[in-house]
Amino acid sequence: QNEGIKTGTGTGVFVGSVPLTTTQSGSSFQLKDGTRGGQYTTDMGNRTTGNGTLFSRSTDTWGNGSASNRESAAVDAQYGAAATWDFYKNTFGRSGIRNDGAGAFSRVHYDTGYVNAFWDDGCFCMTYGDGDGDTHPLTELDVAGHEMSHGVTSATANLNYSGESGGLNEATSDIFGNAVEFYANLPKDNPDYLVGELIDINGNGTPLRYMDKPSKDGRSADSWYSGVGNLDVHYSSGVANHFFYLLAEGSGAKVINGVSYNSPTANNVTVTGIGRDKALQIWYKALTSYMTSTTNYAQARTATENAATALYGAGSPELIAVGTAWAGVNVGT
Ligand code: ASN
Ligand code: ZN
Repeated sequence: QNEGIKTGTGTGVFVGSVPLTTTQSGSSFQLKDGTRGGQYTTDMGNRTTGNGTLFSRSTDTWGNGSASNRESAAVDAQYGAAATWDFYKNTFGRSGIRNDGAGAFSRVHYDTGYVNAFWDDGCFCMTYGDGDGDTHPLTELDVAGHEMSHGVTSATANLNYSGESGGLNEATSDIFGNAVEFYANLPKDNPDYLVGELIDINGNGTPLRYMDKPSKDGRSADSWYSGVGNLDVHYSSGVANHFFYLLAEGSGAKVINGVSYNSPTANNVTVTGIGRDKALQIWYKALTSYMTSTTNYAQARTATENAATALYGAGSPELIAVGTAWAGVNVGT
């Protein structure tokens, strides 16, 4: 009765107040989720080595929303791992990052003033820094989903992290990271096609990336050109992020959950969106059935067309929309 799986409450920096699946062990509660492959969160204590200390406490109420409370970022991380698990399970029937039922653990408070977060296949774990001055943790939900999706890509197409395949790898993480944000639909983290809009990584309130018009960040590509693969993978990703936005939502101006978008196209193409749900199914099937480590943009077009044909049929409106959306980012025209 006293042992085992419990439902606690946490207040994260970004997630607000959320339920958390926890574990009771004797008189202590642990930030460990026995229902999702045993996912847990540790405090790195600002170190960069080891796997930290499992968060535990005497009551099942975690964090207070302030970054200065060490549990608050842990609540975000633990919730982010749970939401990512649920997104993959309920959207694609995927059971964990490797589809083997195993949960990944998360490490927070890594290093001092560390302005990044990363996935590591070696430890099968997520790591989050506390950001500038240790006061801006990198634990927003779309970042959590982005990083853990690197693990999914590793376990499937294994897209090489350079050149055009690297841009496709990064875009896959942005696409699924934002999809986790839509899936969770938290009142304190309005679902959108912006990446990292709450972490204020630029210090001026702007997001890290924009999927409707990637060039709004000043560096990302909106469309394919010969040599786009020479950009850093976080900027060559713009082509596929823009493709995905166009496929899901269509070209032109649109307001979604109160956020205004205006997606331009190459080649004077007009794209009518097929909706987020179908666009996600197409990208996931392309990633898991048709892409390989060396897939480039032209081959990604073929992979998504093959996926749309398999899912919705030859000559389907979904297949036609895939071709139109790629034309809108100057791939394969
Ligand atoms: N946050 C970076 C990313 O996921 C870290 C990395 O692994 N490249 O793109
Ligand atoms: Zn990434």
